[in-house]
Parts: sequence; C-alpha cells; structure tokens
Amino acid sequence: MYLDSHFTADFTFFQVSVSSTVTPDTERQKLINILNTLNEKVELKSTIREINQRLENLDKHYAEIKLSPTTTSNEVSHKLEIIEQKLTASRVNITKELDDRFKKLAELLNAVPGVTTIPENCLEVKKRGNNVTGVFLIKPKFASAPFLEVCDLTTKGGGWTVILNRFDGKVDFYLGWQSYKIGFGNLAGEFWLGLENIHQLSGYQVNELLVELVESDNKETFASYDHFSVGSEVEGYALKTLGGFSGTAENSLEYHGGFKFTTKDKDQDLHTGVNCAQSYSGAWWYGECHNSHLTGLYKGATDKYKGVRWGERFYLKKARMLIRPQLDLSLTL
Ligand SMILES: [Ca+2]
Repeated sequence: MYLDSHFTADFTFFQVSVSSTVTPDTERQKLINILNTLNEKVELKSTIREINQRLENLDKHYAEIKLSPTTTSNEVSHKLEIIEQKLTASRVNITKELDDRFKKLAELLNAVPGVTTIPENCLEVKKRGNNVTGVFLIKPKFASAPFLEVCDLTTKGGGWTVILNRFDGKVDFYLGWQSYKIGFGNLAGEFWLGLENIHQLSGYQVNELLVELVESDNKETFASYDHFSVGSEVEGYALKTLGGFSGTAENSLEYHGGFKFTTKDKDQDLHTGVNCAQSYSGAWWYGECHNSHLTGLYKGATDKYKGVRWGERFYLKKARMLIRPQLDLSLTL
C-alpha cells in the first residue's frame, strides 16, 4: 500500500498493535484519545513544511530585492528582516512544540498495557511481522521524539527506511539548511527524510545503504554500501562512514565519504570561494564539488551537473536512497 495523501498508515499500525484481550477498557479509551491527538500532530508537521516553504520563498524574494538596484530603501530591507525573524521564530517554536508533543505521545503509548513500544527502525517493523510498505512512526534509541518515515518492507529482504525519493519533480530540492536538517516534501511523494533523522537512525548503529536509480531510457541500476553513517549536527552531518561497495552503477558516493553536508546557505564544502550547493542547485556532501548529486534539479537543469546525477548517469528519472541497520549487531558504533 502506498499512500495517496498524508499519513493514514500509522493509525493502522497502531491499531494492530493493540490486543483487545489484554487491554482494559479504560486503557483502550486512553489509547483512542492518543490516536485522535496524533492526527493533530501530523497536521502540525504539515504546517511546519508550509512555513519552511514560505521561508524559502521569502529568502528568494529577499535576495532578489537586495540585489535589485531600484529598491535600495532601508525601510523595505528592515521590514523584510523583521518578517524573516518572525517566520524563523515561529518555525522554531512549532518544531519544539511538535517534538514535545511527540515525546509525550511516545511516553503515553509506552505506558498503555497491551501496546507494543514504538519500533526503533524499519527493520524492527519488518521483524514484527509487517510486510506492507508504508508510513510508520519510528523512534530511534537516542532520538528525543518519534517521527514518521516510509518503510520499504519488500525490496531485497525489506526493513529499509527511505531517506530520499525522487520520481516526478514535484518537490523543490534546492532548499536551505533548516529544510535539509528537519526534512521536507511529502512522504507519499518526493521527499528528503532530514539529516537529523538520518543521523538518529545511522549515527549509533552501522547501517547499509541502497541507492536505486532509473535512467531516462528506463534502465535500472543500483549502488549498495555495507557501511553508512551520518554524523551529528555538530559534525556538520558529515558522511561519516561509507564502505563495502557493490552494484551495477558506479561507486559514485565514495568521493563524498568524510565530507560535511553543504546547502545553499551553509557552505561546508572543500571548494574555497564557491558554495557547491549554489553552483549546482542542490545540497550534498560536496567536496570540490561532486561525483553524485541526487538532490539536483529534476527539470530545467541547464547543465548536466546541475541535474539528478550519479557518476556518468545524468538527468536521472528516478532515484531512491534507503538505509537499514546492519544485521550483524556486533557492528554497533
Ligand atoms: Ca566553499
């Protein structure tokens, strides 16, 4: 089952986790109340995405106005700065509120008898007997709050978290640091899961990475890495671990191993005097600048290096990145 809109699959997941023979009526009522409030949280998440989108648009307009020789008025700039500050403040407040509510929700769910705890990752979702790909609520061990993600439960044994999905160009990927940090897009369509969530999933336990590609002539290839982890925000969300390549596509992520993440408004790349995200209209673990670039422009790339690229494969029609904990638990970081 793939979702048409929003995240209805979660409710199914929670409902099947409740045992009617074990759970007393009062606890069941409590759980129903929790599930009702979850809908509100999901709506809040959409609001955050909208605010982010507006903020990005505002950034664009602001940059245009600042560059325009006809509007040099300090008053206009001042007013725009105030609006920008207000929008940033509302985004921070809503994100915090959402985190607090998800945290509370997780505590409440864990306290209800007969309800299983929230799975730490999609592999656990799979191990609990789920075989239908969809959206699930996940809480990695050290994450402060749970979050929603797409679990692919069928590809190559299943248990994968989808961290990037491109296939129709409906979502703008040329976005800033905050968007890449918390994630953007639609889990039922194109999206980026978010660097913080990817760090929470892969930063404390070695994961494997699967990259699936479809070229414009529908040729399908893949690149697979046995080891993949992304560092913390303090570490610049660096591509901390990468190794054990195999696949039918090139080993085009290897060059990016160890590099920090760069967005158009946060230059952490190796190219002095140039921001690779600005140069190539994307965001990535750029060096000087890239060998792969799955966040590139889906449409309208004037230069093949600005498009969705993997090695010598340009203007890719589809791209997915999926991660799964290593089955060998002795590899825990
Ligand atoms: Ca630079």
